[in-house]
Amino acid sequence: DVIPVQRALISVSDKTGLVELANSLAAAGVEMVSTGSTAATIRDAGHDVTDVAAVTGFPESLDGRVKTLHPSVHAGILADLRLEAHENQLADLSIAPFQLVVVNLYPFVETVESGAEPADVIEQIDIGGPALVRASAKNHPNVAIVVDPENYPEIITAVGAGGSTLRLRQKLASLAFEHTANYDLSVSAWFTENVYDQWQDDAESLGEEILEAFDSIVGADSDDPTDLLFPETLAIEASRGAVLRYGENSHQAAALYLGEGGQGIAQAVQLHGKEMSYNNYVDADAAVRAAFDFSEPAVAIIKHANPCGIAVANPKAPDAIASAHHRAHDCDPVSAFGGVIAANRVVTLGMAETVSQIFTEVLVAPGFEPAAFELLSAKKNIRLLELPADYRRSSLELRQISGGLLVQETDTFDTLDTSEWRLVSGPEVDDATRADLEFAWKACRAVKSNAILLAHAGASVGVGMGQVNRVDSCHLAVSRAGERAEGAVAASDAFFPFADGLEVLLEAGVTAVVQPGGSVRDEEVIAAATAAGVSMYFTGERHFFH
Ligand code: 93A
Repeated sequence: DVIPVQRALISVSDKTGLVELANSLAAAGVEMVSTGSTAATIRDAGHDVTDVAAVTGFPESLDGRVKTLHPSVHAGILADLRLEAHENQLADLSIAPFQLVVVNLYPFVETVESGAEPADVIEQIDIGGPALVRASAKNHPNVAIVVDPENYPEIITAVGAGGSTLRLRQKLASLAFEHTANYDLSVSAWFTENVYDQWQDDAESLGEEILEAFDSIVGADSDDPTDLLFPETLAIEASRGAVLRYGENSHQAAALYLGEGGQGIAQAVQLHGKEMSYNNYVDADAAVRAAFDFSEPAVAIIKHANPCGIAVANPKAPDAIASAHHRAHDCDPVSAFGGVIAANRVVTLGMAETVSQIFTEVLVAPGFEPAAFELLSAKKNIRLLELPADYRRSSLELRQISGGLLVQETDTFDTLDTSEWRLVSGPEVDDATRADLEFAWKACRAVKSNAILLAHAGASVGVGMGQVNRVDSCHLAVSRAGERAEGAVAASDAFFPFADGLEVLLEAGVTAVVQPGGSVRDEEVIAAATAAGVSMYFTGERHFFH
């Protein structure tokens, strides 16, 4: 398996060690074929060299973009001479095979590091070089491929000793594929960082016109109040807070407007991380809304505006907010990946230590202990937001529909009085279960309708959200909870219209249920709970969240 070297293709940007290599190959009687400046260097050293253009019968063209990309070159590299057919075809085509290919690629990384313009960087993306490298490495039973001057001494020795061994060619092939893979990764990283960013900037400036139109609708910075569609009637005064990279999707221009006197997520101060996106704001708002429904230390983890975990602290835990986060995360660790987290207390080092292990988009809290901030801000990908000291939600909620706006009072628990809950089935529950029911009822408000939330010991264990019927939400909550459904309590954001949804929960082993009540079939629903010996409370108030 030793392949003697008769013909070598040499095309290198980095000329380190090239002359020594050429000296040895010439001494061994090897024919050298080379591209432009590589050929010139070899010729200057006093050796014969064949220009690649003479092999291809095609001039090096398009500013060097097309030099070796030619069948006469690639057939000479790719022919598997263990096969008679390949050997005969090469002979018919009058193509001589290569046994050695020496290539190193255009200095892409170095060009990027020099601060070159994008057009110059792109010119340094080597196309023909990697093709030579990969073709040679693929055909390592016949060809030795050298991509690094560090390996020149080895190949010089092999040529002098009669040729390359299979073992050497295999090793070189492996290095070669590693080399081209790393090269492409560098190119791709540059595209992500530069070209994509550039495109975003263009999109932003294109979006400016649209944003001016936004301004006039919202009433920000407008000279002429007659332009304003809604401000007089709603007394919304806003100013543009930030141009966002884009809206819900990358083709939508978007901006953040700050309501005058607002103390919400829009006014949060970003302490660390990449800029907030539109979706980050939506999720952070949902997360904060959920966490601040509790007076005890609480954490909510949100994905796509829905909670994948909500919990209050174990009252005995020394680090309360860390305990709440731990328990919220345990609800659904799979979904919590890439989540948006809100805490209603200052983030401690203990909580930061856990969060830093989990890929998290946003963490918003009233503050961060210095050590917690230090740990988290070492992570590039997390956004850290500090809420205004007197965080509160607006008293009105607006939603746009085509041609108009819907306005409603904000849903709150301000008037929640759990002592008014009515027991409609089963025995009065003990204090711990009662506390769990109250927790579940509050946590359920953070879940998009139809919402079913299973909880145990102050932590959600299974959440069913956003389904178009309540039975499916029950199935989802139960399947997410798994074994944890047994002995859990359940909350439903609105009444059970039939007993079927409740039955799913009862079968899973839920011990107590809280729901608004008020269905025309309440009797059936109560009968099902009673038959299962399960306590059920009616709150008399519903918390849809759409
Ligand atoms: O521009 S290319 O992508 N097109 C080619 O056909 C080609 N062939 C070899 N780059 C190409 N090369 C590269 O040219 C090699 O990878 C090497 O880095 C460089 C050597 O060119 P020169 O000998 O002119 O310095």
